[in-house]
Amino acid sequence: MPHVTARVLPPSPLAGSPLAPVVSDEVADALAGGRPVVALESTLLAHGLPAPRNRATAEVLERTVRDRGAVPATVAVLDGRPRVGLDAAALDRVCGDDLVKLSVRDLGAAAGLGRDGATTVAATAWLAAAVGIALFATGGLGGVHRGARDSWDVSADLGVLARTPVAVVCSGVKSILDVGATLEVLETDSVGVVGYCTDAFPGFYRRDSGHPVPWRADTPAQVAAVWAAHRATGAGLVVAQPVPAAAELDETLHDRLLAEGLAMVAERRIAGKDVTPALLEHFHSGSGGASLATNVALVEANAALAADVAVALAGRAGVSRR
Ligand code: PSU
Ligand code: MN
Repeated sequence: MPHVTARVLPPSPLAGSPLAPVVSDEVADALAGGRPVVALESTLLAHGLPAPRNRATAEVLERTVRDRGAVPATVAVLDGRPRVGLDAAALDRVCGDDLVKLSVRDLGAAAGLGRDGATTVAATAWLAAAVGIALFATGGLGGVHRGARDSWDVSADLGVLARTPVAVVCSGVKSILDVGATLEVLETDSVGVVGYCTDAFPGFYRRDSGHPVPWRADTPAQVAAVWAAHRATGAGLVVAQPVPAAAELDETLHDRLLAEGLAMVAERRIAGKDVTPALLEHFHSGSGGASLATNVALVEANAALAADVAVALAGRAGVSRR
């Protein structure tokens, strides 16, 4: 792995820990110079998108961030070591091998046992924050599952954002979840929620989940200003951007796939961390690729917005330093 060295940035609270990420030179230099960096998640590559589309998407996401003037930092665990900033060979491994899905609670086991794994929103946000990255782009956030009153299945994404100062640009949460309950938990946890150019919390494949957002921002500079202020609370921020209108999934198709997918998961007694990947796979196979196009379009748009906000944020920091 040519440009990846075991550099741990000075203020890292993880220095000396087996979980201290290996930061690529490019990302470490950008952070040291106060230049904009955007973290990207690997579970959406390893479990959210089928091969070979995942590898092509990884490439597009990194290029999108670069084209906007920021440095991409894809996060994963390889050989037990968390990595922030992946080279081409590392991205091949993330998109090719059947990597396990790692949330924060799995990082210690993966490190101790020397395993590879793809990081969820929770694990990516946690590792990004540990090296000083404040912005992160993904597709959809995990949340409160339907039936959570009985199953207790609430994504660790929510609890981690409650105590991790990272802004996550996403397209809301999928309607496979209980969207209303997810928004309630975000409120309880003091995680900020801002709609980007929308008054409606997005439902991933659909632009409107049927729930309102508490706040709205209409420019990257406004999002940067909100985040620059909110981060002092120590909690994260959800920046919710709807999928571009042209790529939105047809409503009838969406509702049918949702009903079928939920029935399939119940019938096969799929539970825990396997629920989200199983439902995503059902959407992809059942829509003849339409949901895949939607998924790729929204992550790309989120990477672009996160980069624009990172650039605006770096500009603000420059102003306040002067
Ligand atoms: N939602 C999506 N696509 C995804 C995920 C969520 O629309 O790929 C992934 C993210 O990595 C998220 C994780 O952090 O699933 C949440 O999983 P769980 O519900 O098991 O916490
Ligand atoms: Mn879960």
